[in-house]
Amino acid sequence: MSRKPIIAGNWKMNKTLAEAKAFAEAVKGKAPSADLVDTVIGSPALFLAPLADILKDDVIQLAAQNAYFENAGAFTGENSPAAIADLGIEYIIIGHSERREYFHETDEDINKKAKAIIANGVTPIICCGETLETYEAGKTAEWVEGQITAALKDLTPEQVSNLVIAYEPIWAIGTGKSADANTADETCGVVRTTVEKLYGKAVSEAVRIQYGGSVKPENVAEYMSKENVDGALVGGASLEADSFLALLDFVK
Ligand code: G2H
Repeated sequence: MSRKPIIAGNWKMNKTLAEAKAFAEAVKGKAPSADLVDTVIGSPALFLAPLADILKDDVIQLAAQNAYFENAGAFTGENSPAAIADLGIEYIIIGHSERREYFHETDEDINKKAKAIIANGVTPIICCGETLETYEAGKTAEWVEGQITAALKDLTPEQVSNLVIAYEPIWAIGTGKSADANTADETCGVVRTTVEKLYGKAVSEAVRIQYGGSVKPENVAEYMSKENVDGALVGGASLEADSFLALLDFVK
């Protein structure tokens, strides 16, 4: 089965409104056709509405970097998945290792968020990945399998077919120390096998799996050449318009 590649920038907590708008104006009209690749900008929630306005007729789609698992209520400081959906945002990143580490998000929270996001018609990008300690202990597969099993709990096969999973080894995030393409392929393969065990072959062949961790224009094509890598979630190299667009050159 051929899966459409998906390249998603993750700006993390960077940029001012003026910078975000200038970026959107700079990339508008320059990404390849949506028939070839899904191109996504993961922006701070503050900028999603103005970015959606600038990119409304463009192939470039948007992602929030988080959402709460309730649609409304007394949850000061949180962002509603229903409100994000109402802006026309296509994706919400959940379970990024920075959210797990600094904001104490659990596998159970991530599962609740996945369900709430899907219920609002938005696609979750569910992140998983191991620490250096787990990697060095040779326990990556076991760890990632556990995270994915917990994140997908009680989702239907159809829901899982349509979501995106990002494998991001924590030791490769923002460190410049990317996992080599074979290692990325191997662990993305573990994610796929886990989905197969839970939901069967057809679902595992449909779900899209990204690699993330120090991806840049110089190495993206090599990751994308691997069987189990369907895309990339890119932090640092997605912050400048030229670099972001260069991440898409592999489709040419
Ligand atoms: C991993 C990645 C984006 P970077 O967090 O999600 O960031 O490409 O800077 O390693």
